[in-house]
Amino acid sequence: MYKKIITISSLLLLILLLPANAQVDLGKKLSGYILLQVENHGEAWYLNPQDHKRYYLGKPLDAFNIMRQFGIGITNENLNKIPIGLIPYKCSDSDGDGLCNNLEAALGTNPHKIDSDDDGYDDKEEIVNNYNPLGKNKMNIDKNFVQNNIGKILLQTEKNGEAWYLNPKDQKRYYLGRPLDAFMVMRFLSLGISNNDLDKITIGTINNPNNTNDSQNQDCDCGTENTNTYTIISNAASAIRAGNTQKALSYFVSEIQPAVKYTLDFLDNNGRLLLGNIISSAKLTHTNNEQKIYSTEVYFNNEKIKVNFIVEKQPNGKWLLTNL
Ligand SMILES: [Ca+2]
Ligand SMILES: [Ca+2]
Ligand SMILES: [Ca+2]
Repeated sequence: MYKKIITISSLLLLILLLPANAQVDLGKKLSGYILLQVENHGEAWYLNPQDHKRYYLGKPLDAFNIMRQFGIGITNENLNKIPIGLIPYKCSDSDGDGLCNNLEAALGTNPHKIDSDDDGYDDKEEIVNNYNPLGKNKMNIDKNFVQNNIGKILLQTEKNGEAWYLNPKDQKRYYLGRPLDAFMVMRFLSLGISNNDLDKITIGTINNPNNTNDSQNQDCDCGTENTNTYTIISNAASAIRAGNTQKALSYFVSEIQPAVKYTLDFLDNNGRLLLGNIISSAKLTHTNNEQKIYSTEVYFNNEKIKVNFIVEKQPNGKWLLTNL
């Protein structure tokens, strides 16, 4: 009987101790994963494999900044050692082969031809089966190389800096595309995590480029505190859709203007149209004397993602957008 009690106590001790030890390594164990706070509102975090800290993926721009900050250059030869993953994302697909035009541009396949190399196998079929869509052979998949780069964001230095994310879950690389695509892809590939576990992982912060330039605010018709702040939202959206970057920037606080400019320069016409439409569809959900929050929902693969745009009163009485 005594022996049995000891056994039970030891077991209890083991159960109590085991999770504690395991949690110390949680940051390392989940290294490279995108974590989704399922007990909250689905906030997403990127667990950077380089420092084992988590970085908040709140907005499309955050995902994009993370991509730029943590992206590591990779040669095409090395990139081809990693299998390609595909997600069901709505996009332009001119030849209807199931590969988005911008993905085909990154891959070098023909966006107007289902079978780029005329070998009788569709581009998508070749990719799914790890064959080279531009030649006869199989891709040169290297499992060790894949293991060493799990969870990293890889930038194609021999092309135009196209970004890929090596998903730890299935060890395939996913094309991150434009900022909005990156945001969607990163959320789609995320892993649910409890708040309790997430709390064990240190939060990291990104250094945003900060070329403050207050003069850009002068021509803004951002109005006074009496103005309906939705005009800031709708005017910013119109300027983005119209491709008028300077005007669009005038609706944002100077601290984030360089990052907003970077994103707008990166987006093509379709991307700006989409971003403008998302912004202008936002409705007022929170208001006080200093801050108004406009929210909208973006659908991705039948999942609803909430996006907030925050307009804040500045010391000079103007209202400006503080995030994207
Ligand atoms: Ca295609
Ligand atoms: Ca094609
Ligand atoms: Ca082919």
